[in-house]
Amino acid sequence: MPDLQALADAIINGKRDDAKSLTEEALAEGTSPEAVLNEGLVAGMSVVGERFKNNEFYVPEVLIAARAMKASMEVLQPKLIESGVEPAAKVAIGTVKGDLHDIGKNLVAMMLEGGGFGIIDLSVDVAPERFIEAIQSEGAQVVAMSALLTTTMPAMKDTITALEEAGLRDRVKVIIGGAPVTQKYADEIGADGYAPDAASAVDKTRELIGAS
Ligand code: B1M
Repeated sequence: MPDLQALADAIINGKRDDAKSLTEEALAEGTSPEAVLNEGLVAGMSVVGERFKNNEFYVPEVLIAARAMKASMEVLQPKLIESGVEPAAKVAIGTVKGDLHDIGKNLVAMMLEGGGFGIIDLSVDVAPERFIEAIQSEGAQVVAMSALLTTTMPAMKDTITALEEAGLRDRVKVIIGGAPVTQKYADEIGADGYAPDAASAVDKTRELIGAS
């Protein structure tokens, strides 16, 4: 039986090469890609998220862990596709129009990926139309918006209005976050959810789509 805890530990400790080779070994020994994903990657990134929430890990540790997760994911992804494992949901994520800050958005994207979500990363300065396109052409079920400037927060509201005007608002869940963003603001603009940090964003997105 391959040691998926060792894989989870390699991710927690940011050991990229170990994460990659342990993933290859587990698959070679016949472990299902789904088990590798859930008991290795998701388990490891959950611990990383908890430690980050509790201030036991800081941004550099999270980024190093996420890099190890990505190395594992590169090996795993083709096998997941072959075995037909569907992502929990597809999330279109971006920093809103006018805003170029992407460190927090990238952390959220990596944690969501580690949490089993499919990620459509629209990068920064994302206009409402690009979120709409991601829903229409790539089947995004969640719109995740980040803003770091008080001056760009209104672009979140503009995106929600654009979703309504395009008749797509009922098809997607909208989650928002970023340093100046609050639950109160999320309520005011009609977002479905708000998360203060990357680990909570995974929990909130799971809650929004009704996954456990
Ligand atoms: Co800028 N910047 N910046 N900046 N910058 C801030 C945000 C600022 C608070 C600094 C300050 O004045 N004290 C200030 C905003 C003031 C305000 O609006 N209230 C500011 C400003 C003014 C500016 C410029 C206008 C400066 C200028 O040019 N005059 C300019 C704007 C450019 C633009 O966007 N159009 C600018 C530029 C830049 C750099 C390019 C130099 C650089 C960005 C580099 C990059 O991102 N690639 C930069 C940086 C680094 C910062 C600070 C120092 C750090 C931001 C950061 O990365 N934090 C920031 C000051 C600060 O916050 N201390 C500042 C770390 C990151 C992990 O945290 O992004 O909050 P954060 O993400 C967290 C949570 O918020 C949450 O999870 C993450 C992980 O826990 N989260 C989500 C984020 N998105 C989420 C989405 C979710 C859920 C949770 O759901 C979808």
